[in-house]
Amino acid sequence: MDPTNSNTALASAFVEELARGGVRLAVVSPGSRSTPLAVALWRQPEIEVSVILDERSAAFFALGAAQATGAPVALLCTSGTAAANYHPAICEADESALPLIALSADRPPELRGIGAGQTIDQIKLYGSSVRWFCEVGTHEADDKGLLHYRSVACRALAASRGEPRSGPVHLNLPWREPLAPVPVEGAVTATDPLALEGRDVRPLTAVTPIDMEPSAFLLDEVAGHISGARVGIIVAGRQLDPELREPLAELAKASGFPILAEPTSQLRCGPHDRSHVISTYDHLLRDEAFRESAKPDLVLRFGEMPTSKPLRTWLAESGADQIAVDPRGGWNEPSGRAAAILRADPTELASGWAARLGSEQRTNPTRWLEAEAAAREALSSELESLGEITEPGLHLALGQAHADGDLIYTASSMPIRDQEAFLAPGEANALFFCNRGTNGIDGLISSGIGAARASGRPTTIVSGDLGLLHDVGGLAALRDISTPVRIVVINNDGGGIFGFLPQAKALPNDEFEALLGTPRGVDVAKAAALFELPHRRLGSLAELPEALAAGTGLIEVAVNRDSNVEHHRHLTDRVLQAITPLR
Ligand SMILES: Cc1ncc(C[n+]2csc(CCOP(=O)(O)OP(=O)(O)O)c2C)c(N)n1
Ligand SMILES: [Mg+2]
Repeated sequence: MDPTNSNTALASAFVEELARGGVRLAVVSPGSRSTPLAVALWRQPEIEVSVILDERSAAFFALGAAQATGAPVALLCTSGTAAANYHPAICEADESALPLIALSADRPPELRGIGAGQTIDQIKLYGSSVRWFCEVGTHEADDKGLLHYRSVACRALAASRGEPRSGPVHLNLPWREPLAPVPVEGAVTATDPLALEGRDVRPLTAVTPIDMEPSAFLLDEVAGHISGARVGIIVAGRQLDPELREPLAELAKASGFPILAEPTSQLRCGPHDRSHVISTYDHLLRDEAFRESAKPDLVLRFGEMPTSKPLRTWLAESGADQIAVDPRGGWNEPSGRAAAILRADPTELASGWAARLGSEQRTNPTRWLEAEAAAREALSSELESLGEITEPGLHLALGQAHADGDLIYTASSMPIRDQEAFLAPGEANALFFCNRGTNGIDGLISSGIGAARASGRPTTIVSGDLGLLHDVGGLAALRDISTPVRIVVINNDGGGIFGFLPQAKALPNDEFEALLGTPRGVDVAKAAALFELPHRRLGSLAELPEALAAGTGLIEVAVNRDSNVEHHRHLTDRVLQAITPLR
């Protein structure tokens, strides 16, 4: 605790608790009102501080870091619109259940609403997007005040880690002068050692996590359903834990169910047994005969609902019993048809069910596995035969180029969809992240850099050209990062995704381009130059591995937006032709 004055005492006691509670990274934006906390964070040896000017980027950077480590990340800004700039990332953290501790400095109550400047209403600024809001108050550095600050830090960490759902919290902290650490005689009046120093290395109040151990009843009951199912499938959507790979692979073998695995489930790629992994469901489920013949009566869902629309529609219409595993108190149930949502540890459930099913030989999901093989063959031969670089071809090539230890952060819009549709299963022990809580195209560059910073993993950010433009200022954060961050910019000069919508046909071309296509002629080389980053424009996909190996920089991949939609349709047609004999 720093006794220089009451502000330094309260701020340092608070930060001490954050550190003892497990915070290792704080993202701080410059400002005067936040000085007491900024200095306390900076001087706390266990917390590393990244300083990022733009609060919107800063919050996404923290979000990426929280996603990569699972640990709460602190965010600090000054009063006024600075705090409002956190809002998009707070929304994403809410929907994606990521632990952020947003600390907004504020003026004390007597300076609010009287034209004192840089003051907005910061009370409950993020509405219901946060797990907990606290107006921390204006306190003396006496026993009560210091214990209050310590206690608020402990409670904020517990709320962000999950009770039961992890997510963002918002603490509003007003400070009176002096904001600088100038000595004030007699300002610290506390005498209780617990108020002054807390509990040595332990937090003031330790909070135990909610027990997610599944009951024997749950394991027996659902194992019974699995063995009684006529046709079952496992659907694996976004979840962050690579430890789920082995148990889920075991469950697939024991049950004879295929795993329809989105890359962000961490199941599509990795060193685990991928014999039951299906990667082409987005194409296969566009075929009516296949949809009908593959209809399941039991669906086990792990992670979030995948993005693929054909999969979502098929699941909703299948009439199957759907069991969703969601330990984090969410409601990832857009079909409105799940029979049960299980609040238990997914790894324990999968291995517990696999053990109960035993090694009794189940029939393999032959229909799915044969269709997957035929679809993969059709996709790669078709894409290989093309001279030009296409968006689907790029995702296939990226999949082959990812290496063990890599972290891939993929943009909403077409990149995440094309990754799901085209990336082939592979051995790379890589992690796949995205901001699909709210599907924003904002903040991707910052999120990816934050993830690289916190994890130390070589990172590949896969962005669209408008996605880059939206968060181009996020590139500034690269100046302090030694981990390689490769930013692959798929430059189709505009919003390629909109070409797939009915609006593309219903609107005259000039209106469509003005309102949705929005070509902005983003000059990727100039963007790179502004931040003194290397830029390389790929001449062919064969250059991709070398470009990634070169380390931090922007890798521009120029593609044609006009032919993209047709190209996607053609590829799906080829897949469907290839599976015709198998239906
Ligand atoms: C913050 C935010 N604003 C607007 C949108 C709507 N939107 C979805 S995709 C898109 C265009 C993205 O273009 P680009 O990044 O180039 O990717 P592409 O569609 O070409 O793959 C927009 C504006 C959004 N998802 N998030
Ligand atoms: Mg684009």
